[in-house]
Amino acid sequence: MTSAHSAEKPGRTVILGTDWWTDCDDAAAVRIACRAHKAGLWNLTGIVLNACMPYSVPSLSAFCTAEGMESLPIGIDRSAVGYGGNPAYQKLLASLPHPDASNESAENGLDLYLRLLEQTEEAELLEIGYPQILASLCAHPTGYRYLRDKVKCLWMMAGNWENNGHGRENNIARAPMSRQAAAYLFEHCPCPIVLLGWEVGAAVISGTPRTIPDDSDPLRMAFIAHGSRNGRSSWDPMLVLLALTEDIGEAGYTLRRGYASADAETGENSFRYDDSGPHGYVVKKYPDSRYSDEIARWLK
Ligand SMILES: [Ca+2]
Repeated sequence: MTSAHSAEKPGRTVILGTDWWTDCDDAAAVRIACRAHKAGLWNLTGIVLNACMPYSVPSLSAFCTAEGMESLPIGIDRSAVGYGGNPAYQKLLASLPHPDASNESAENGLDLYLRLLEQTEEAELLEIGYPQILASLCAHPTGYRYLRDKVKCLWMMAGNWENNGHGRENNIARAPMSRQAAAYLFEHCPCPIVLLGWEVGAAVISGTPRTIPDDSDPLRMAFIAHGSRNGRSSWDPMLVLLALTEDIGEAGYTLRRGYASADAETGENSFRYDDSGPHGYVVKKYPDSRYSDEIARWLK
């Protein structure tokens, strides 16, 4: 049973944004976010879908139901149909038990952010997908005020920072909507942003059959349907664990601080280094196995 969605409960309030799109690492991330909530480590008050595929809401609802969080509010950007791609696991997961939920009946993603942020004094946002709803939140007068006054940190899987902060990555560069949104968000977002880039998660493999031997486990189902029977890169679960640990050093990283930016036309990301800047990207301190072992402890 899930009962802890009230903003009155003390502790950290977090809202997760996800594309829940073609890649299965979002499912690993959602599992960790839900399990951290169930363990009382934070209050996950909602999940917002920023890509809209035919079975987005029912499949996420079914996955959350399997995690014991069937009442978790789910919002969606119904206009986000332009990211293309073939959703590998949504229809399969939507066949699992879940409350009556559909893309059509789900709350609008921006409205859900505004509603959840209205109900809390302080929150953190986690983003493991496309940034256009967050950009809309930032462009909204009340949303901007919440970002400035209530949001302690935006934790984002986005960009590729390994070449002196310069690169290109799907969550920003996928389509005109994500490129323009990332450019706007980096320029205007009034809260600190901590970025975990492509280079951090690519070689860290999670969701292996050794970790999850049961093929009927919904997470395993998503990995197999995605074609990742032997595991997958860990961008999204690493972002969630970074945010969960909160302390960058304790999470296993150093932080390069400065100003992130994105080219609204090309989607390329850049970074201007400044030790007092509001943005930062993380760099791994340890071998990949340190991170994959930690993820495995959460997923099994
Ligand atoms: Ca994702």
